[in-house]
Amino acid sequence: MKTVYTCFCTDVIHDGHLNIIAEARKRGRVIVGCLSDETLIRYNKFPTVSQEDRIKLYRSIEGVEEVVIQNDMRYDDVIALIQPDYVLHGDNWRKGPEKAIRDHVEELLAAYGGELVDIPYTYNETVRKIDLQLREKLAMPEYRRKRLRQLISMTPIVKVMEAHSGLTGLIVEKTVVEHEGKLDQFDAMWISSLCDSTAKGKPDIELVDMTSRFRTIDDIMEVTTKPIIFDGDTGGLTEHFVYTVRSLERMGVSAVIIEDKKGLKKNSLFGTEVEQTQATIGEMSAKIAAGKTAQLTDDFMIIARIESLILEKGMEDALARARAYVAAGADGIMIHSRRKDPAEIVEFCDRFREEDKTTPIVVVPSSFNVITEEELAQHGVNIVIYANQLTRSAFPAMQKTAEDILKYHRAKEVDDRLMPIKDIITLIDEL
Ligand code: SPV
Ligand code: MG
Repeated sequence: MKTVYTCFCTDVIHDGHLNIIAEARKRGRVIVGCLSDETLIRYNKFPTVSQEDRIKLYRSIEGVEEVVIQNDMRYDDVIALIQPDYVLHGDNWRKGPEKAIRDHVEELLAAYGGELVDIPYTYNETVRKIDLQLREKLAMPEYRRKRLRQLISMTPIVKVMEAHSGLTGLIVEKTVVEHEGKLDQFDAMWISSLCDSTAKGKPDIELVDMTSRFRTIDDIMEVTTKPIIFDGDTGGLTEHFVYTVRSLERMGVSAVIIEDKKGLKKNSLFGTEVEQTQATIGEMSAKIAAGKTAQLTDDFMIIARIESLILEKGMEDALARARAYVAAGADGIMIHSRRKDPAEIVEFCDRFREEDKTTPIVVVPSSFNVITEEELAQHGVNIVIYANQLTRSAFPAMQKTAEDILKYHRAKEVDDRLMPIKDIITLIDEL
């Protein structure tokens, strides 16, 4: 009896999967792989069904003899374990980022005479509807809101990218890259005060009001499913912050980060070049505690951002504040720095982790950008935020295009660096 292996990463079994199982049964004994949660979030999309329930689901399909967990996107381990005569997969992986994984499977099988079979992908109206429904479900506030906490427990480091509009939201939602045979994507979105203000041509001084900031969130939520972390600046007056918490929670935002500053807030990357006042430990703790009292669900997170290193108040002050903010109820700590050298961030994380093993740590490596995600995770960081890179890459590209059109009195010279018209009009999915 021959052995046939196929790996599933779906939450719902539809005609396409049943067709693959039927084709597999013609060839031998069917083993189905269940892609683990940790791998699935990098490869495909966030699961709406737990790993245990997916295993049960796959087991219940008639003709499936065994279900195994596939822990890696690449098939090396699972193929070494099972040595299947055949691997079956929908032929949609012949192109796009998954192609590298497919080609590697082909190589692994060729080494011992196994065979890869690409089954024509089933894409009918029912399959399209199921895809759409899953996406809608992921976007619902009650599912989206809790996903940040789920991600923290699922992955060594949650990767977050800035978004300030529907379009940038789509980039964070949809960008998948293949590198060295593995796929990767962002987990969540950061609604940066800097980029939200910049997109409106305004300074980052809490000038853009909450109604406008909420409008940005709504624009992004309408077209995406990934969880959202909101940059709440100082949180404003405590009496106002409690309303903000309720609104964000109701919208389905996963977390707000508030920084321990008061008065006229300026962007942290100015550091001590401009006048900025740090709130006292007592003031900030009271604001955190009030927010936690106002919160209605267990899902939402209030993360306290410590500005002591930015304002050159020293490591001991930063650590004392971290302790106090956690005691006041903060669900996480963000530590910020504007040094190029990541040493002070690393020192903070190591020392904080010595006394607190669980409270999530968030960092924003805009200045200390040499440190990798893997290194940050080794120092106990749970969330990394790329806070402004989309805005900073788009602005110079747009400015150069404007300059060149002025220079050449026509648009021909810039055309080869523009997105083709056909691509831009088909960029947005129609329902
Ligand atoms: C933002 O993105 O608005 C931030 C991070 O608050 S920083 O600009 O580094 O202060
Ligand atoms: Mg900000």
